[in-house]
Amino acid sequence: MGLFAALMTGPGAGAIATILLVGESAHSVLSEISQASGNRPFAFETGRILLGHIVDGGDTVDQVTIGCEGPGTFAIHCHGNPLIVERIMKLLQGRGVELLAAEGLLARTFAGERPDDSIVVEAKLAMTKVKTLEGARMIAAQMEGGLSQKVRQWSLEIDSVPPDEIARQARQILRDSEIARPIVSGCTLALIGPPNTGKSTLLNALAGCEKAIVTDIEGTTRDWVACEILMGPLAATVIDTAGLDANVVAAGSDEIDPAAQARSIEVLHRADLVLLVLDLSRPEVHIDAKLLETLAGKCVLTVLNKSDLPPRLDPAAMPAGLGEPVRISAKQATGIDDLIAAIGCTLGIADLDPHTPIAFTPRQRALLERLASADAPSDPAAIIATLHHGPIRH
Ligand SMILES: Nc1nc2c(ncn2[C@@H]2O[C@H](COP(=O)(O)OP(=O)(O)O)[C@@H](O)[C@H]2O)c(=O)[nH]1
Ligand SMILES: [Mg+2]
Repeated sequence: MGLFAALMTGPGAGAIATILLVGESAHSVLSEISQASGNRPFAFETGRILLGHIVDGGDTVDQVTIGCEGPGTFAIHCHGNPLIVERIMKLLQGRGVELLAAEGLLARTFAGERPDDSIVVEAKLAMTKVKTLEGARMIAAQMEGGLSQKVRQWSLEIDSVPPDEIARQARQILRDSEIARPIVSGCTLALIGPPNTGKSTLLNALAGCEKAIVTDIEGTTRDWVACEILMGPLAATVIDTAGLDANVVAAGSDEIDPAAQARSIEVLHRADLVLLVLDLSRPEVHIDAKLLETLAGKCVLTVLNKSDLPPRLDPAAMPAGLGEPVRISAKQATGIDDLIAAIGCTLGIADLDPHTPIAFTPRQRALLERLASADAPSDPAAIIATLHHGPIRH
């Protein structure tokens, strides 16, 4: 194994920065560039935290603490000025240490611990980026159970399971991975509907703060506003679109703002779920026919807002075929939990068992697609072996 270092804390200034140094000869490099406080030599024993200085010849670079995390693993905690970090990294580089990004170092460390199981290494890396606690539970479950277990089982049974059965199971895993995506890596929700139905108020209620402008003036939301929100088990980028109704007018003119509408349609196409927000307190529903056409192929949940006002919406005016609506008052923040539960049901994540095998990296997806693509994939044993032990990308 070589000698590697990476900045583990975020880029930019901070009170403290942490540089991880890993490799068999890490302690001898550290001895060359550090001095213990109190003129005693450092004893790099695992479990110790040492106080001292990083030195460059006769120059003191910074006062640091060094955590001895393992025989060849040291965490150097220095002051968080990027200039200090850069100088320490250069000192290390000058002594033959290869500098890596944090993720690259973790990948090498994890791969050293589990060289036989690429899925476990990928799961450990994914844990550092997963968007929700439920997602973390699901990724953790993939290490011993889930995808890891499925691949081990395929390897053992490769001679007795027909290839078309493996293809069928791979297709199921890819479908479940899509369902799990909102809790593992997040999804996109678009708020659409006629002007003044309360889309911006709803975004603010979900975000818990004022992200979008709310007014009585139609067409106030001129362009889309996006906000990343943790909603129960799912992480969502919620996008408040400019009204897509033909009544939307550009401020200060009588013209429909076609550019804003075009951008909203684009947002709508990219969304995993569309929340169609309607005003329960008004009898009519103004939805453009073109918009309804666009919605036909999408996953849509209808939200009837302003439930605090007397209901006047004529059920006959509601667009047909859009499923059971959810009633809320965005202004009074009532019905929001029901809405989040309904979103979870619509996306299918409500009943998802964390142990369900899922693909959570592009490498896994690509290999599963190869297994799933044909009724009888060619050389499934080789694909399964690559899934199990193949090199990972990071
Ligand atoms: N009574 C009541 N008024 C609401 C509710 N939600 C929004 N409004 C009001 O409806 C108007 C339009 O809201 P806004 O969020 O800007 O609508 P948008 O055009 O769809 O973004 C504002 O005056 C809001 O205060 C609600 O749940 N109840
Ligand atoms: Mg608005």
